[in-house]
Amino acid sequence: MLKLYYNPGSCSLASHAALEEAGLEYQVELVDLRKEVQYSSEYRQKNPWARIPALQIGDEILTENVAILHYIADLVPERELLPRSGLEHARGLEWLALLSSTVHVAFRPIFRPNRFAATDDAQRDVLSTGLGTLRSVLTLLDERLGDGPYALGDRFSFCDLYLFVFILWSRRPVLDGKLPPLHRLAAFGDRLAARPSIASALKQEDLAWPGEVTS
Ligand SMILES: N[C@@H](CCC(=O)N[C@@H](CS)C(=O)NCC(=O)O)C(=O)O
Repeated sequence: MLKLYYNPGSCSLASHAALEEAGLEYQVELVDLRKEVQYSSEYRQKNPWARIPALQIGDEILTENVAILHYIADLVPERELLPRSGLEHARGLEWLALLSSTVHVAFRPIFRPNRFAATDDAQRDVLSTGLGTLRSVLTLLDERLGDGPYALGDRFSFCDLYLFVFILWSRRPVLDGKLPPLHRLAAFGDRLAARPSIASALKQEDLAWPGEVTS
């Protein structure tokens, strides 16, 4: 039995779309971040870090998108949803690590300035400094993606589902008119949004592309 703990439009969307892409049977359970359900003692027993996604696999809980995406890809090895060896494997890991450790965190000062500073003035400062960093990160990401069509070039992989999440985030109203033109990421987002696995996960999460979502 697989059960994904998720919040609509959060980074858990990557794992959700991956379950769809793999064609596996699974259940979902909403952890409503707006209601701070991640801090409930019930959820903390599942994931003491109070974060989503978490994937329940029988009696075990697996956290971190990077690990969950690998686990799902390994359940359907014939689909080769992540490269399995050599430099291609390392390139896949490189993308996933970049998205998790650099791109995801670049959004945090924008979405959650209160986690970085206490006063309104200081939070405004965090926001405007964070915006500068986010602009550079997304500009580099746009260049890194190139003309694709996928993160790994000609080959679709779970890296693309994860990348899609951050393109969706770049469309949030709080960032409206504040980002440089990101033509390659925008075209990639349009392509990926039409992919059945992403379309289905978005629909189940009651989101549309370009979506307005809450963190
Ligand atoms: N590196 C983790 C990040 C998980 C994470 O930060 N999730 C966010 C949603 S995108 C969360 O649960 N936030 C709740 C909070 O910060 O209280 C992963 O990719 O799984």
